[in-house]
Amino acid sequence: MTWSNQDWWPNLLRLDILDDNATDLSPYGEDFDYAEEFQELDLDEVKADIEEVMTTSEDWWPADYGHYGPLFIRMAWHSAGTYRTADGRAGASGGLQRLPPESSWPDNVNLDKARRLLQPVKQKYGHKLSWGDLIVLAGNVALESMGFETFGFAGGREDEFKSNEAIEWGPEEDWETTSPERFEDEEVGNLKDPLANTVMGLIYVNPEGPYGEPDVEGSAKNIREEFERMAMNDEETVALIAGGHTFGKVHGADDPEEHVGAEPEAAPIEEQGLGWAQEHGDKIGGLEAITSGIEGPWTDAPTQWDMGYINNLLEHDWTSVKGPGGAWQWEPVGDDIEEAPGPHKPEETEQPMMLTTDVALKHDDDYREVLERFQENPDEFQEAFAKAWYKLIHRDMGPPERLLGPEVPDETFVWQDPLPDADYDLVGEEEVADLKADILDSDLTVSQLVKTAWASASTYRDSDKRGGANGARIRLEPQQSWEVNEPEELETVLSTYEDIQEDFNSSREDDTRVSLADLIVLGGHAAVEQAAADAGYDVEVPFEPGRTDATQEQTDVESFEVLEPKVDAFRNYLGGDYDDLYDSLEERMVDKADLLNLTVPEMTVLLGGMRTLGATYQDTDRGVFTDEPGTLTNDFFVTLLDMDYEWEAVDDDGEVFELRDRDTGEPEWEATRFDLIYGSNARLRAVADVYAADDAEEKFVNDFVDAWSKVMTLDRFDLE
Ligand code: HEB
Repeated sequence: MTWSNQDWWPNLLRLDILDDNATDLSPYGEDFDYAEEFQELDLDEVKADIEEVMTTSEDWWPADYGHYGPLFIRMAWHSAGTYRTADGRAGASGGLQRLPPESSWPDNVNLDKARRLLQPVKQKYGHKLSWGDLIVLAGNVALESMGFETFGFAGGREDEFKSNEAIEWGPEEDWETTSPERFEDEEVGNLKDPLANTVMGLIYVNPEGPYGEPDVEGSAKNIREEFERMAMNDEETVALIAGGHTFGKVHGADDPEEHVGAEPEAAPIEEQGLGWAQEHGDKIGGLEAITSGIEGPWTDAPTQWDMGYINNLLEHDWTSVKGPGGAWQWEPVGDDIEEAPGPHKPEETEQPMMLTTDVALKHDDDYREVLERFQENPDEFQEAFAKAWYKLIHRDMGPPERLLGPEVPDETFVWQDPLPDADYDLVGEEEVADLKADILDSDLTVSQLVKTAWASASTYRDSDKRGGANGARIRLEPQQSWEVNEPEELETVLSTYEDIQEDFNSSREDDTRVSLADLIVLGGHAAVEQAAADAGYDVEVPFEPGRTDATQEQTDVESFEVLEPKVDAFRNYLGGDYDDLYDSLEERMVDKADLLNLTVPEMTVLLGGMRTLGATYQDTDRGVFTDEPGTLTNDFFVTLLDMDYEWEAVDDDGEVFELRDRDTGEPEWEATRFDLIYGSNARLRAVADVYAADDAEEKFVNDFVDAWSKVMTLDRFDLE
């Protein structure tokens, strides 16, 4: 056993999560273009191959009812269902289910078998079909194979080759318990950001009920809270659960503790990445799997799309019992329910059951209303499930232009944050130069220009490809009212931009127009170029026009609220009260840097540069260690590392510090933890050292410009 630095010093700032942004970990190499490769696939052929696998039972893992469809749906749902809106991380993209921890989660028992069944398909199509796409596609093919009409399928999920260590899964030390620390008020409900599941090792909620008790009210509360965090409303939630549980069965003919082996990551080498060896052979004939430890089908026709689930749930009374696997489940009162054929021996019929989470839907008034409406209108149920499923499996893929293949529907949805097309000619080099001059001639300061461009672009998150400068949503709700954006000042800045846009567009005799989104980015560029010139360096920040302006109707206010920065290290904004899973301001800074896809040096140079540009929240002097704010110098790093000074905390929380002259004791500068961490953390200090050096001025300017233009173009999926 060797220890890592993180083991020695558990409080060490986790900068390693940014290292994935610095290197390409995929064996395909930098030039590999998955989107291009995927589009060469014959999707019909792939689907036919999946269908063949799905209906060919293998002796090493015999299919229930001769059809792996339900198992594949569960696999696809568990891959997509980890997505959470708070940070946009997890979800189906990346094929993360085949890597730990998801590969070994208690909720993913036996999904290793599902993926292994699909291995021949993966092998046949190789680099043209990622695991991420294959897992989701298998879910769709399964639904179609069992009589359901899906809404469509898009490819484009490039595989990860390493677990995403930036995903916070929860505060507990084991996978199967729920600690009160998971919740803001330490009660069921109100999960802390960025969490969306009640148990670390479960996709969403405990099927037996909160804390393993068959409490239907608490369970409904859990379901609502967590499905909301997956961006699903009541109707979508009911459609998904009812639609999903129309198929298949749960597996728990005996106690999993006694009859199931270790999970893949803990299993012996000869199991070759499989886990959960099934050791109950003799007892039930070696055929029936033990998975959740709950036992039974939901309907009498588990491989057919029908109304069986909703009818069973609503038309029978259900009572809680401990099942044969030792878990809480619900059985129908009376014996007038239609039995299902046995999964392996059709003649040994089984009585349908329900999970606590199923019965919870019936006991909650709002969910029940949806269930009843669906029961009366099966077409509405079909459509609602098709759309909710489509959203579930594509929610983390970002804007419509990232969705690939022949089965992408024409319709776009507001949850995709749609953008209008540019129905005008884009500005050329000459117009760009004129517009930059107009912006610099206006009353706007370098700080205002830089802050507005940053506020606009930095909402981007690479996790689910949402946010960013495109759309100019900074002038819409909710972004224009976010405290971090200083709404009043922002309004003035935006109205100046609107005037410049108006003047330009109305003066054109041809079809050239400029969008506000482009103008805001261009303003940032102009300011950076001027600040660099003032420092003695002539640079040009590359600019590509083509951003368009979204309307308020294209912007779902509630869905955008999760993008609000609670703190912003780069603007030195400490924020107010928040109760999330992160322990320190610095952790939140690194988390944001990761969502912006930044490396450690990029994060460092951006923060230092934005300080000397004076681009701080409410123009605070904190961290602006320079006599010439608005000039792009490396003064931030020079001052921070200067041994003539010492630092002292000046507030109770230890977030704000004063720098004093060692000789005179005179306070000279103020700063926050966001600043001091670059002198205190050894890895950050190593980079700060580079930028503080006498020979580093020009490097600093160039690196800043590169990092700045990277952030400004993170959301440009319209460009090659
Ligand atoms: Fe589900 C199955 C839970 C939702 C689909 N699930 C199942 C199970 C459980 C559950 C426990 C069993 C497993 C075994 O095998 O044993 N879910 C659950 C919960 C929830 C859910 C708790 C939330 C509330 N699901 C869901 C959804 C979906 C689904 C949403 C879709 C859409 N699942 C499913 C399926 C199945 C299941 C299909 C079957 C599988 C088989 O058969 O294998």
